[in-house]
Amino acid sequence: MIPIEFRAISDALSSEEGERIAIRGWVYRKREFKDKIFLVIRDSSGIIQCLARKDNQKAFEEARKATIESSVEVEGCIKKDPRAPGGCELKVDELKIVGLAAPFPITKSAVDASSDFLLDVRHLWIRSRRMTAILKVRDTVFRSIHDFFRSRGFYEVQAPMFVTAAVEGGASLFKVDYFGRRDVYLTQSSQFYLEVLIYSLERVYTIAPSFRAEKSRTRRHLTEFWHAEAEAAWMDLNELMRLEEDLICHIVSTVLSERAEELGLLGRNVKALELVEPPFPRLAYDEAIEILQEKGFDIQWGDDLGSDEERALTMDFEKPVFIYGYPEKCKAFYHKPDPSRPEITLSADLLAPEGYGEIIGGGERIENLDVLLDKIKKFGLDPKDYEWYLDLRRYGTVPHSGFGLGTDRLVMWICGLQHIREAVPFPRDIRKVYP
Ligand code: NSS
Repeated sequence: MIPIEFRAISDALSSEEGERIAIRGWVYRKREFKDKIFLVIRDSSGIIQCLARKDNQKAFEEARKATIESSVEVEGCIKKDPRAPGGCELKVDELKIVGLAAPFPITKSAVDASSDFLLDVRHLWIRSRRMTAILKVRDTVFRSIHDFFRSRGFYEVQAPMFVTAAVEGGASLFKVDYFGRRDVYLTQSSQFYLEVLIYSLERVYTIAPSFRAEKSRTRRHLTEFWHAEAEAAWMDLNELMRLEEDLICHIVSTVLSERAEELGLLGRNVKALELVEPPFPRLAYDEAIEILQEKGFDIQWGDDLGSDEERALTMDFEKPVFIYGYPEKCKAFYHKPDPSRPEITLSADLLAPEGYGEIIGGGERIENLDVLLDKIKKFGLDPKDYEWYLDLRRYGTVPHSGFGLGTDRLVMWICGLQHIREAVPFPRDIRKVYP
């Protein structure tokens, strides 16, 4: 229909008074009067109010037919109007319905009624301005992770999703029927493959799904999540924590500068994010236990920290906080014992502030073959399942460290969301695998 080029709505909003433009998108809102119809059209860049008047019979009729979520093409002239969203309005000359929408199931009352309903219609809810804002922040988070690692000399690598042994304990393994062969699982973490790859590339990272058969439904667990993992030869725990700190600061500052509008739309208190600057406080696990006991938690040295404990700890801090030196039994077998205190490990978790809790787990790995073999046995695992992993300690072993960042939890915290499900386009948990 339209001979002139289509513009993004964000671009159309900055046009001159009287300028003739064409846009395309979806009907977001509609208000009908006797002699005029307001259609608010959205595209991926924003929303614009379009006004169809009765004196243009053809356009008016099309506007009348256009239902919420119909896809349309519109041509007209820009008029500045401070009452309209974005400060201008498009006076419709021509309007074409490209795809007429059936009555849209997501109405205002449906949104208020139940979040389960919105999960069932996630394929439609994804169009909401809220989800669109979250997805844009998520895009910036992923992009800035890539930018950060590249700028630090890390190579991007890919690890398999079908694996034959547990990284993070057998309880949360998903077994797969792999041509009837036993003991094939979905990966819980790419870590062991990244450890292989440091022997050629030294510094590697990947962003990939990880799978955990999490049987409980919590606000911060998914069965499939996106894991940004890094591994570096010759790196110790202190360097690792500095790397993590720099990564998080880079991501947060990029989101603050590129996604201010989206954070505003989500109602995020950006002041809290502006405080995220190095250095992050570092708290020994021993001190964390003392603080928790003082706060009245029934917790003993040796217990792992759950979400309630992490929430209580992070409430005292404005920045993300490292908890380091977890006891051996709180951490997976590959964590290196602290030479000066073998009952604890050279590990550190990073907890996001404002009650969000753990977003990163990492530390130094055992590089000595015998120590690793003993640990595997002590944890009740079968060394046969870890033959190739043990080989890395036989052929030119090297001190090394790495970490895994849960990107969905990170997005949840940055956006200030109540539930991790909101941070992911198509969340998977014990109940949800559809749509
Ligand atoms: O289990 S972790 O603490 N550590 C690892 O998997 C290491 N193998 C990573 C590594 O060193 N390469 O998980 C790391 C992070 C954790 O801090 C969370 O942010 C996230 O992965 N994570 C999850 N996010 C969402 N849902 C679930 N179930 C989940 N489990 C871990």
